[in-house]
Amino acid sequence: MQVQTVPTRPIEGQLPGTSGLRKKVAVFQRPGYLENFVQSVFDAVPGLAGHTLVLGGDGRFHNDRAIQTILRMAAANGVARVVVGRGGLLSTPAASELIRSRGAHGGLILSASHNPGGPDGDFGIKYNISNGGPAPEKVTEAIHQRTLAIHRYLTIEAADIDLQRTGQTMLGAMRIEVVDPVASYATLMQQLFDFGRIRTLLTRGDFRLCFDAMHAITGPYAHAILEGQLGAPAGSVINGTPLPDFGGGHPDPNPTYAEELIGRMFGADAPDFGAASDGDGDRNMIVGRNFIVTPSDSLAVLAANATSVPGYAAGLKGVARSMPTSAAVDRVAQALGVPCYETPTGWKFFGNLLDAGMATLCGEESAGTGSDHVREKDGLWAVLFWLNILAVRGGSVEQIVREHWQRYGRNVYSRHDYEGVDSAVATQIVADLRDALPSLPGRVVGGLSVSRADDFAYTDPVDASVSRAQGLRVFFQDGSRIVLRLSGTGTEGATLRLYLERYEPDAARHGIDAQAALQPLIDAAEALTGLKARSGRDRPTVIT
Ligand code: VG1
Ligand code: CO
Repeated sequence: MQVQTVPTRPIEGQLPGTSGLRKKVAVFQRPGYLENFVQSVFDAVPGLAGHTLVLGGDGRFHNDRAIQTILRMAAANGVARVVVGRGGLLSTPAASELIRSRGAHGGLILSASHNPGGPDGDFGIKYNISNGGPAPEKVTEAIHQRTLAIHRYLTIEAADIDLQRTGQTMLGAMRIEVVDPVASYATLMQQLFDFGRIRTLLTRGDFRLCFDAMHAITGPYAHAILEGQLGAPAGSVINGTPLPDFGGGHPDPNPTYAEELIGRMFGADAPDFGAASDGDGDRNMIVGRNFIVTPSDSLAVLAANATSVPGYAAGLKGVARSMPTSAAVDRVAQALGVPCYETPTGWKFFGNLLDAGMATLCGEESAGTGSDHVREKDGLWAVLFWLNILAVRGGSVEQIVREHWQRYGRNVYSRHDYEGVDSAVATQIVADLRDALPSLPGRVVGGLSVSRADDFAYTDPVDASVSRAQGLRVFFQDGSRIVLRLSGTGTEGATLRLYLERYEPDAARHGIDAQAALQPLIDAAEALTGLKARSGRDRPTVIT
């Protein structure tokens, strides 16, 4: 094996965002673009040489080419063994599971997650560390610094590896192990959940489920686990074949983009339970018949019912949620007498809490829920959790949520996304509100009186690292709040996210439409930011 040293030059902008480096496919196809980033990982992360690396992606356009490039570079950089999913496929949670169960030093996950794919869509790459979780900021920063100084990358000349069959092959001195992408993950799910009871629920004939894989990575997982192992009738999984362009869709499981599922769940003869997952399989949307569960409520329901699931029967050590996620889970934690941590947006901030045994369940308002079983959010896991609860408790999805509200009160919640806003305008909107923060307390906007306003900063309780500027928060005297932040996952223009939350203790008002209940906050946000006027939008692109 002859290692080739290829000269290269630094490329601007290879800065990982909320979750990895995401760019248009055409950018990743430029000569040296992927190579520079991958070499920077090998250069910045000590110890990959001589160790095991997990490799796989969500099957989007360019996945197949990128995998071959990375395999050659891994061999040239002295990696001892690469564990790769058959066909180059691995969901993000399954990659996390493999890193852990194989004792790998880390993993490279190829995905732009919920962003659209195809030749004109997005591609992405993310490095995960040995705990199976996304690299923390100090690692992504080291990788970024390296991309600014890189002058060569290493590769070898070799033919493409056949990844369609499981088994082992050598590439130079490096062993490549092609594994079934589902098997190890499915074994873990069997250990956590009561497959017997879920199977009974799904096969007794009076409970129907629809899982929309959105032509993304969870198709094979859902086919194998829901239909294969748990006996859901064939056809329960829809859009279950991963396609390089996700069938032209936007693989983001929200009521706007998962329109086929929503149509079924709100149509005549709707199934009892609906769910969808995103491009790389780490998100989940839970839908009952004529009833959408907000991700924040879903996290709270899972926490409140955790002991009815075998894997969590011993109780929760603590819970954690990202800052913009509603405080519904805080109320459950308080009732359980366990701590609740509030972290910045992005799963990488949960890793330390999970490793330290301080939290068992984590979640984000963006449809991400997970636990200490891996170090990523996990879409299918959340679906199995819900099915396990339904199998034990009986009743409908809507009943479970309404009973939850009755006991804990309802955190009425919504997120308004303004996508594709001019970057300069979006940055200025955020900057202006940031400047105004100190003057806000005491002011009355849209009839609401501001009690407190800040730019969220987080001190990690485990390693004391500090992350600043994680979202602007404005709290009002009645306990409600708005949050404004810029997305860190987009590739075109800017996406502004406005998060709205108001607590409603009165059960008589729990049925109210969330947008109506939040209207005073929506008005206050506009008064404070001029967001709609300045971005030239009359409404959000997506409301969740
Ligand atoms: C979004 C979500 C965030 C999530 C991230 C990655 O980030 O808001 O909660 O962790 O996507 O999810 P941002 O910066 O665009 O708000 V995934 O499923 O795209 O890896
Ligand atoms: Co994702």
